[in-house]
Amino acid sequence: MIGGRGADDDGVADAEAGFEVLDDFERFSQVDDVFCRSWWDESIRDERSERFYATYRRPLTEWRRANGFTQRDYALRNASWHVSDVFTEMYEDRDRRDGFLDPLSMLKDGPDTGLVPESPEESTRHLKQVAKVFGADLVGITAFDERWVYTERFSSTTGEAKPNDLPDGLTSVVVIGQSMDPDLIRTAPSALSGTATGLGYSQDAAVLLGVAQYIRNLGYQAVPSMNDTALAIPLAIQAGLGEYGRHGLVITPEFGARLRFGKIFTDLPLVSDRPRSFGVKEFCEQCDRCAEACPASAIPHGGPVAVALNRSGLTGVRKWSVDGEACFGYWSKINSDCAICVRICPFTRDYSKPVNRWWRRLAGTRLRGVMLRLDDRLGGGRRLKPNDWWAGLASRRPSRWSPRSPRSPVRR
Ligand code: B12
Ligand code: SF4
Ligand code: SF4
Repeated sequence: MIGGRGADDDGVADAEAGFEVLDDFERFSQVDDVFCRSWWDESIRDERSERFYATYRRPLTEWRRANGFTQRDYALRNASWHVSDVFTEMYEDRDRRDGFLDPLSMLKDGPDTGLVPESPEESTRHLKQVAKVFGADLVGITAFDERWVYTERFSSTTGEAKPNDLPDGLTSVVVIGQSMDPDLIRTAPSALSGTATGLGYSQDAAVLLGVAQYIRNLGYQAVPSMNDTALAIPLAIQAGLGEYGRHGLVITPEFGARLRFGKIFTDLPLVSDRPRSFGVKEFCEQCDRCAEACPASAIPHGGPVAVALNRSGLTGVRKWSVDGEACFGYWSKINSDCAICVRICPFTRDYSKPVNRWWRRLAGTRLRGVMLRLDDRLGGGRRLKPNDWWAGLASRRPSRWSPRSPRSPVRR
């Protein structure tokens, strides 16, 4: 259904997910996201953006000698994208860019007759077990919600819109979270840190294809999707994977915002999860560390707003919104993607350590201000020098991962 969801709907009620969807809501066309605009819109596409994309095809050899932007850093970053690129480029001659503009292609059909249906509870338990064994770090399920499905896809062949076709009868979305390497993220901004992104997509492709094929082998439909087809963030929140933060990303209790999402659309009967809240919204209302640290001033300081900042923003949802044009402009300037906002966010920490689990618990209470100051005092989110990463010194350099950090201010 389109429009706001009431408590009686099958899906998650908007209030429970913390969503404020307004009467002027309009579904989004992928043609208008900044990456697609950088193909067709001259106000985004320029020499810098062309060079930015070119570096993913061939490592820059002599752009900058700067720490984290050397040929070695680009060599590693591009290698991390390689598996994902193989899928993306496989059917370019058929006007497809799998995983980014089109769903991942499924090669094998399932059987003609489906598995005698077990209870949705059993199917859900099995599916989550399968996703984990394939390598998913997180998995959540939500009802199919057409509001977050793009109205159109973008064709890189024609430079124009094309239909966002999905099979009829899809009922659920399986949202899969893939954590990104913590030490690489600590080196942001750098070409080296882009390795965490590339690895995330390469791993995501393998996990999504495997889980989707399992569903098809049971005799049901499955459409595996990375960045294509639909907006991941509202689906991940509805599927109970985390809460929305000021930096426009989903913060999970397990990894903070240090993860990527993939999704599988299916008609396998499954039980949906419920949204989880652990105090992120209230914390963000007191903290604006990401907004302070963003070199492009792309992250808002104030409260959530209902207006789209430019044509790359969704209309009719009151939320914190990042200026995608400004963010991408910074990427073009530094010739790599950025993740400073992920690194700097106090929720990005290693929750296998009891001290960090305590921090998270108290950050969800009235002690949130104290927890924020504590993180500041302990130098939370400090950048790891890319050379130190290459020297194998990450584990010896203090961070939120090793709580005995010296006192020092947070630096970009
Ligand atoms: C395009 C895009 C970008 C672009 C441009 C965005 C734009 N406005 O065009 C830019 C360059 C900004 C970008 C940057 C980054 N991105 Co990005 N991006 C996407 C992508 C492919 C499409 C999103 C889109 O269509 N946005 C256009 C409109 C809808 O933007 P918007 O109105 O501002 O809405 C944003 C949020 O408010 C939220 N959102 C959308 N609808 C709704 C509805 C509700 C109710 C709520 C609460 C939120 C919400 O999602 C949108 C994300 O751009 C998604 C994958 C996907 N299919 O969702 C990944 C995605 C959002 N990016 C992701 C990441 C990790 C990043 C970066 C950290 C880069 C990196 N190193 O990986 C930065 C972070 C910047 C930031 N703080 O937001 C992850 C987020 C994971 C997470 N933990 O939440 C995603 C899901 C990709 C993935 N495979 O996991 N990204
Ligand atoms: S990715 Fe970098 S430029 Fe973009 S919003 Fe985050 S900090 Fe700002
Ligand atoms: S840095 Fe602070 S304001 Fe930004 S998302 Fe994280 S907790 Fe929220």
